[in-house]
Amino acid sequence: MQLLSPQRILTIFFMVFAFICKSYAQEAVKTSINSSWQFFKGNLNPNDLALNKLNWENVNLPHSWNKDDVMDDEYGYYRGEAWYKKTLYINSNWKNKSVNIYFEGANQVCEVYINGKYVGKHIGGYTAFSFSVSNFLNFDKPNEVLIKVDNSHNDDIPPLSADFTFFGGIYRDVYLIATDQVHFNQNNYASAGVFVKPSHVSDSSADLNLYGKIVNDSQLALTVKLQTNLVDADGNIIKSQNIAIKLGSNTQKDFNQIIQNIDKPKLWSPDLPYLYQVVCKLTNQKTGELLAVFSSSVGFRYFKFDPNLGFFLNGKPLKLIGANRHQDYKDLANALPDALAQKDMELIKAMGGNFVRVAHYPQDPTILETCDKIGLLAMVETPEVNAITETEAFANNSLLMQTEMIRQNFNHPSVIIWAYMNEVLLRPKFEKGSERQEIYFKNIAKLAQKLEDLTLAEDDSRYTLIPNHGDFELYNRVGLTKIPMLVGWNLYFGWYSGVFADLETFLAMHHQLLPDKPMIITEYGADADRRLRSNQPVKFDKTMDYALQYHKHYLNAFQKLPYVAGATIWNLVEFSSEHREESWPHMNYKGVMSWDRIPKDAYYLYQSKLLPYPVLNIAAKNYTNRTAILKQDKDSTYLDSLEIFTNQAKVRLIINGSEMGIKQAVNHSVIFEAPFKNGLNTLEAISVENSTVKDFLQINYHLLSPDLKSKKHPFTQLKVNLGDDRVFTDDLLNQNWLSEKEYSSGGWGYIGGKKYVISANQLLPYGSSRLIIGTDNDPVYQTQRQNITGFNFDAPNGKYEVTLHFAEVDSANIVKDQKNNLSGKNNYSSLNERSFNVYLNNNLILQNLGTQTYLKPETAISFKNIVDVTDSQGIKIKFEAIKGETILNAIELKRIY
Ligand code: GCB
Ligand code: CA
Repeated sequence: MQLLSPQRILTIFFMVFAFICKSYAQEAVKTSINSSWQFFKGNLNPNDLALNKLNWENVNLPHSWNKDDVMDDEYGYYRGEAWYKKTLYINSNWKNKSVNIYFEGANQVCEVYINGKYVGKHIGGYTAFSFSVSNFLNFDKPNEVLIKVDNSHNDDIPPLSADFTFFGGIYRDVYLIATDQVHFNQNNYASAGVFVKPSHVSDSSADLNLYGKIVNDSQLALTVKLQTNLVDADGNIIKSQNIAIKLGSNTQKDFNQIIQNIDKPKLWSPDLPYLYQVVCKLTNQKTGELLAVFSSSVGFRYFKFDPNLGFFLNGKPLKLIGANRHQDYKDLANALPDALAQKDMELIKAMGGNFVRVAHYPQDPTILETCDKIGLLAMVETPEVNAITETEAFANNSLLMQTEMIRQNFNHPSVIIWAYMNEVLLRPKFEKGSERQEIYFKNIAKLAQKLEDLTLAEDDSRYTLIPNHGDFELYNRVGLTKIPMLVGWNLYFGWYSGVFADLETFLAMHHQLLPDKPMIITEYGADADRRLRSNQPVKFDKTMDYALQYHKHYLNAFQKLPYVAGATIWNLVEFSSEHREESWPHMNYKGVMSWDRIPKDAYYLYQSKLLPYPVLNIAAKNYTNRTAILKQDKDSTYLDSLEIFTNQAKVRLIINGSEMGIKQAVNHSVIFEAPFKNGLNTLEAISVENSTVKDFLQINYHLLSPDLKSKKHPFTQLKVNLGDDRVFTDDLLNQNWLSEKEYSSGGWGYIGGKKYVISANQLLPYGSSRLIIGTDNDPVYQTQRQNITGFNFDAPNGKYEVTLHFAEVDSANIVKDQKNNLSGKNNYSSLNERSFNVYLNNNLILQNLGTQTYLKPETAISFKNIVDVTDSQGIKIKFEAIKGETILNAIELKRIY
């Protein structure tokens, strides 16, 4: 064996070292810069030397400055400018690289400064953007990055108004990307720079087109080799192809590769989301040096929409069912870690869904990555919600967002529809029927046509859609049902208007009047406050029970209609909508999951109807603390109906160890009348055909005797919500407020008066929906009994706490600055006067209670009274009007001993 000389060893060492360095040096680097930012809310001048003296707060990205102020008792949230700064240390070997700063999203206008110099500005809160920063960076000393983000209302930027909160901040990831000077285009609307487009896909064959631009930022001309491999899921190279491209110094060149005749491609579908990978390597033809790598997953699938038969994927009919997804989360505003975005898609899949409407705006890249991987079809849209501004700037910003959305998300096999606008005729700006109004409508149609043309020019491989609200005639007249390839309808029959059955009438009308136009129900849903329950749910009562009936009807209806291509629930999740006044203020809680992603009853309903594998769930799972009134004092148990959702044929129920028998499922639901005892009840529901499919639940029942002096069921405490037929659960105390009832001897109840129903709002069956200051239990104070003369508890002798709750909801009228949503004090217009006395067992406890004393508009106020009952007379409260009507919002009684 020949020994190597030390010199030769050294040479080899340097060759290897150089090779390593070189190959390291060639890799593109994409590294996040999310950590250790400083944040300042307010206005400042980026050139101000005193900048460092400000009180900067330490934050990490993703970040939003509105996480708290959207939930407080003041209307509005901060919409204005704020600043982020950070020191960047740049690798010295990036000197000869092309460096970009890349933002996945910041709401809604973002300006970047590096080392005191202005780098660039991006408009729009929901799409990614990037700036080339090579010329701004120091490589031998620290770099100061200063970023201004502004979420003020801007007439030229969609969305102008919408039913969601416009959280400000850099709320998605930020990266630095360093590439070789020869690279795939980094500056094409923050897209990957290479577009992957399957075509001519069938069961037997497919082609794959790849196109983009190669950029040479260097002073040297060269020839590059572009090597493209198509790799299957097992890592086998299926097809390989290469082309040589000549590049002059400082030039860019388009390329276009077509991989043809991919034999019997394994097709992508929700059931089997088979992904190939395409890898493009760019090398220096002469030296073999690797310059850039692009890779993407690829899914081959073909699909069509038919106006009579709905959607077809890979030749087979597939009803699209799923949910819309808003991007915020409890306590995080819109600044979520990627894992939570991913989880939302998994939750749609686990519900049995195959489709997601990414609404009303493009979302985190994780969303569509996950859809590709787990098999969810998707539609994505730009946020021209409710209205437009008839300016060139507004049109340009809309078109910009549409281009960004399409280019940034082009390569995802999950995407089948590009949409734009949403209910854009909802808030017309001019007088109904006026000439000006018609001009406005024409301008909307004009913008829609522009967005449509742009979309088709960008991508002829997907469908287009506009989601409309249920005013068929109007959208049709304005032309918005004609412009896109598909029509989306947001339908709330049985909620905001009409009755459930109007749904089928509407759908049939579309099918008849627009026989060539396939349709999707892009939204349907009903408020479901997890704290509100009712045995007799009524429209718009916001109970879980009404929402469940709503979903049952809608799901049954569209599953039966072949011409309805699909439907997406509004919404997968509860989401922030700051201006909303509700039983839960600032929120839209139509979600089939809570704000922190706990399933509600409807979610289990969908599972039982849609999942291909066995599933069984006891309904009202989150309602584990319940209060009920026994029929008679001698009863030991309370009969309550218990629903079970399942795709199993028969279910067996065991309650507290006793067999309740077997029941056949009807329409995926089984209902047992089950006897509940006072205290903890243990339920077990088991599939008869497969005993491993079962559910288990413990429910704590607080059973009240109708006789307060009962020996069998000694009285402890009772909460009654006046003016309300629902049961409300205080989720902090986990205690129930019962609905009101009239006094009957031996028990408790009101005397006289009537339920307060707000006259201006025909929808609300109970109370007001205004925010109540000073409580989280808004429904307790939103409802009241007016003109009440008394309230009795026929309680046994003992010591008690009697608490009376009031809020002025009728005569109050808050004046809000709705347009600007600026944070500020609530203003009230003048009040109607009211004044009354309250007696407790003949003692005057509240004199002249009213608008001149304690009753402030929409503010909760409570009085806790300690009282001894010694003469078997129980507790009698009397209300005596002085001016206006007496009121009582709620009352509770607790026995001390
Ligand atoms: C709609 C809107 C959506 C709202 C929803 C609702 O039609 O498109 O943004 O949140 O209704 O809940 O009212
Ligand atoms: Ca009440």
